[in-house]
Amino acid sequence: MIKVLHLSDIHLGSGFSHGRINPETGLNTRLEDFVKTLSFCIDRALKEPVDLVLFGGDAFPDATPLPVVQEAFAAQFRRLADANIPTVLLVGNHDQHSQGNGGASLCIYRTLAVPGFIVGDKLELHTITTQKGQIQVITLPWLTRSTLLTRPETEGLSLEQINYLLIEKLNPALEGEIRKLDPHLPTILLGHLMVDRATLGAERLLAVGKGFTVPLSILSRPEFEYVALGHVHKHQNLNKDNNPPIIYPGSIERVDFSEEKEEKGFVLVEIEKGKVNWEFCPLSVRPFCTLEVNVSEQTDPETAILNTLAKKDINDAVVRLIYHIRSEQLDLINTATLQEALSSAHSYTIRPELVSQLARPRLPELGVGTHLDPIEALKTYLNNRDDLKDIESDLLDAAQKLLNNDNTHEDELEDIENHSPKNQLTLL
Ligand SMILES: [Mn+2]
Repeated sequence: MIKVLHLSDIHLGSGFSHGRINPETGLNTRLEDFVKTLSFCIDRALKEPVDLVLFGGDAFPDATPLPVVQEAFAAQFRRLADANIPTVLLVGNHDQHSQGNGGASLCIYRTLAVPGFIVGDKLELHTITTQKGQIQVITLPWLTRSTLLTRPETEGLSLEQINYLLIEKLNPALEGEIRKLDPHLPTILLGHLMVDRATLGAERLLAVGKGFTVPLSILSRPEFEYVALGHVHKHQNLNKDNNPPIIYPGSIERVDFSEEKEEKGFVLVEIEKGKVNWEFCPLSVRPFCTLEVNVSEQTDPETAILNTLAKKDINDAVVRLIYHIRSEQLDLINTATLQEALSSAHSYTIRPELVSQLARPRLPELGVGTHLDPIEALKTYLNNRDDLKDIESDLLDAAQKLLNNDNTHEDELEDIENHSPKNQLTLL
């Protein structure tokens, strides 16, 4: 069987705000973290050794990475070229220039003709010769309107209509590549895209407001042994039936706090015509830790925060401490004491959030635990507002009318909810 390592969403050079400058190297520690994790992936590819490496896109935060970042990426992938392991670098949305075609940051590998390296910046079939035989890879980079549509075709159309048109164009374009396939060779689709679980036909509705998404049914084809994806940072298999597995390996490092609870890793695949095994391989990456505590009712808020801190293992973690506090308590907190308590963290931020004074009821009758119907509540309020005495009866009339109409409004709301598409994935 042919062994493949599938990794994605490296985002090398992002998240610098969560690191600090390493005085020995002059580099941001988060760059060093990302490079270390990437080198683990490459180590594994060499140690197996695998016959092919597939990168699912988003190498850097944008198409013009700093030279030091670009070089760190190249130094890792060069190890694959040195070991004669064929590698496909797919172009993700972060690798594309906002103007023009292609992924400038990755196309340099094609320009330099790095042996065994393929840059996937078009929908295209590649037949790759590996140590264990041939394999077919169809590359499907991040699609934009300029990839499949011409300017006159999109003139005057809404974003929603353009997305619909893109799907209509993608289907036959992909079909064209599928017809070129040699039926005797194993095949992988490598795509950087957002998948919709919806079945074909509902795209028009589902495309609203969330950019271009590809229906799962377009990817779930019997011609593919494996569908290797990139773009979504949380690892998942979108096809529980596993025929074919449709896999996001996820990002290799935590890019921000939204990934705090996600396991990070890559995927090892063994493949031959009609057969595939895959396994998620976790990476040991730097922990992120959010500590959120409400001390607004505490007499000693500082001790309360320190107690919360003591319960968590924050060693070498990227920590954010958020505490909710009343403004008159602020003097009870010594920031230096908190900084001392956080000093074993890799990096930290401290964010006090003021509990809104407006939220505290000024009328005891309207406090928590008291139940009044809306009209009684309004009357209580108006009793305390002498300035509104003149229009008191008008206000009460208007309120009564609103309350009587309540049912109609609820129906309308329900109607809107029923028609709003539910998105199961986060766009990245
Ligand atoms: Mn992406």
